[in-house]
Amino acid sequence: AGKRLRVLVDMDGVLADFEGGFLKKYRARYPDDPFITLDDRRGFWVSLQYGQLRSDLSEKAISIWESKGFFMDLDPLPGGVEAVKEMARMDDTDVFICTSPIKHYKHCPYEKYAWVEKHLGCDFLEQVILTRDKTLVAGDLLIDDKPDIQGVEPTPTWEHILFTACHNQHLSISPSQRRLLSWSDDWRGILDSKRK
Ligand code: DGP
Repeated sequence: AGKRLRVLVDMDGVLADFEGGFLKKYRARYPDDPFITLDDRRGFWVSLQYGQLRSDLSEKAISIWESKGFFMDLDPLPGGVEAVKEMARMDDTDVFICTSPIKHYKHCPYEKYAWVEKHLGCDFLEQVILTRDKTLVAGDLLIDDKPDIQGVEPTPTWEHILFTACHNQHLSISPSQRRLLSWSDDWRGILDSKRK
């Protein structure tokens, strides 16, 4: 007893609706260009799939999330904010938001903090970890919608829980990997399974 559980929660695609926010702003800005419905999204990288649709669309996709206000305006995904708040109130539990900012740094890092303040409160700013390499962050669990999370550390301490998103829902994953289908799924059971 006495060991605290440390949970790392990703932001885009887990707490904030990156895919929905992207599609809405892309269609508004480029109404005459083709787009990919959320049902047809495959693969983590949005710009890659848009580039396969038509080569000029890769750059157009990138222009959306590099714009001022994109990250700030993302809607919360259902139940995410409530789940993270509940986790933070649990005994022997530390929650951190672990998110990779895009390299176009003009707006994104600022807006990620502003989003956390708006939706989770200013006390939660203490829990924000911005990193491009999540393998360096020690934790028991990492809840993240990216199927392959790699970095310089070959053996991260966390177990990756794949959070289901439009782009990964059809992926078959190894039998040892666990999924969280949504925030209505049994996230409490997953946390309990890691408590010793
Ligand atoms: P994370 O979810 O923390 O792994 O952060 C990944 C970020 O990258 C997130 O803001 C979504 C964004 N992203 C999605 N698709 C693309 C893409 O095709 N290119 C780039 N540069 N970023 C992308």
